[in-house]
Amino acid sequence: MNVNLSTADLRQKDAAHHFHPFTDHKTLGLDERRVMVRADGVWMWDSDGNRIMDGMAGLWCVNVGHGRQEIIEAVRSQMSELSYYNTFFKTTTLPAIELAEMLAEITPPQFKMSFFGGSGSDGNDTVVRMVRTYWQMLGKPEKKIILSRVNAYHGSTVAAAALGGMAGMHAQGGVIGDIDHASQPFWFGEGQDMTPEEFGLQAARSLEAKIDELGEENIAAFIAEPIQGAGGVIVPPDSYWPEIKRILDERDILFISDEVICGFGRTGSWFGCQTYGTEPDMMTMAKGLSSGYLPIGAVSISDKIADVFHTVGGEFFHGYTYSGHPACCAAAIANLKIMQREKLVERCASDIGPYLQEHWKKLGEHPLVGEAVMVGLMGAIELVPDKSEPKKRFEPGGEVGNIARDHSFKNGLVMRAVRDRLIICPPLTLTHAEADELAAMATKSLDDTLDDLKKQGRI
Ligand code: PXG
Repeated sequence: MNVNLSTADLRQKDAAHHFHPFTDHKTLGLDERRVMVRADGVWMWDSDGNRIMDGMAGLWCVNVGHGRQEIIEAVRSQMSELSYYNTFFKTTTLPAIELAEMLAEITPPQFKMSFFGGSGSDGNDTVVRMVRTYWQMLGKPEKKIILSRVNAYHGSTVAAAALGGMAGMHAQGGVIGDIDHASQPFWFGEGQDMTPEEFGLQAARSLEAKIDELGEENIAAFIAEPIQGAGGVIVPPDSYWPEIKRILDERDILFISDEVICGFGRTGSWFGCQTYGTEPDMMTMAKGLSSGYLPIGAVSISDKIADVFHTVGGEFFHGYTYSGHPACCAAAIANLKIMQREKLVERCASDIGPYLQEHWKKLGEHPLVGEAVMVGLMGAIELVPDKSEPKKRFEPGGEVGNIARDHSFKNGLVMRAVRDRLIICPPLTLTHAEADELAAMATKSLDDTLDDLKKQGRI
């Protein structure tokens, strides 16, 4: 690409030809388009030379930070050796073998096999087809309903959108049959009439009620993110996951942990299910698997499921051209080696995680903040009009979150707004000094937002 083009020219070209994801194309203005050109560690630079901290690790994925030459070299070397071959028709490749073996080592003990794809969305499509096939193989084809939760995010393909709990996505062609949703464990948003513990139990028991309503004999699986990411970093009350585990243990229903965001150290364990003590039958992974250096996803399959495919037999008619793509596997292998060598999971659990959480707690004292939550290195702050009335929300929802997000960008920090919740998910390599800077930029952004709201007479 001609890097000598001006930012204005680049924006023009982008507006003319590039159809962006999750965008209102009527309202996206020219000047709002930020052209990112370079990144290193937790920092990025745009086409005007502005330096900005990547507080979202790209899109919840760049766990080892930007610009790792080791990954780049591993990909270059793999591409010069074998840039592509498939894993269909009895073939495999060296990187696919090595990555599958590495995943067997780092995932919980029930997982020894993984299927590869290109993203979290196609991974969840794989999950839908695989769990339904599993029950068919066991002679129970009626077990095909998959339960999920309201405000879950599982991706943008048709099946993944249907699994998700986002009404807007369902309305835009994102529906398939035999999917249903239980409640989400969002205490601050929906449960303040109860203690968090009581509400966590209630939210979990909505799954039990759904199972009873639809019939255990018709239900294939329950899928959930350990902590809902795109839904707003919804950290469940402590009572929630143990109760879900009890409900699932009592029933013959598969459990799928969607680890696309929570996997690879984000919550302070290799996988979010380990942070919460659940025992999934399958895990969907993407994002942090390669830290976003190349697109790759995986579905890990427990022995219980793999055994059925191995013993009953019959072809599983499913696969992607890029399943086990050698260059993407090489990127993931190099990424995981960095995570292991630099002990980034342990660092998240006992060093930089607790360090940033302390800052986050202090942000919770800001007059605009109703709740501040963070597990490992994924956090959220909910903006409210009146701290003394934590149930009150800004009307219409989402405007204030966007104002705060825009201030954050101006102040040099990428945060994401989900309604009036600000989200942070920095690379796991964040240093203490960078965490101090992050907190200072977030505080200033809240102060600037408060000033705006006062000027507008909204507060
Ligand atoms: N599961 C979860 C839990 C996710 O967060 C996917 C599946 C789908 O992954 P792919 O690789 O197909 O995008 C995701 C993706 C946001 C945002 O705005 C979140 C995601 C993707 C894009 C935007 O928070 N999560």
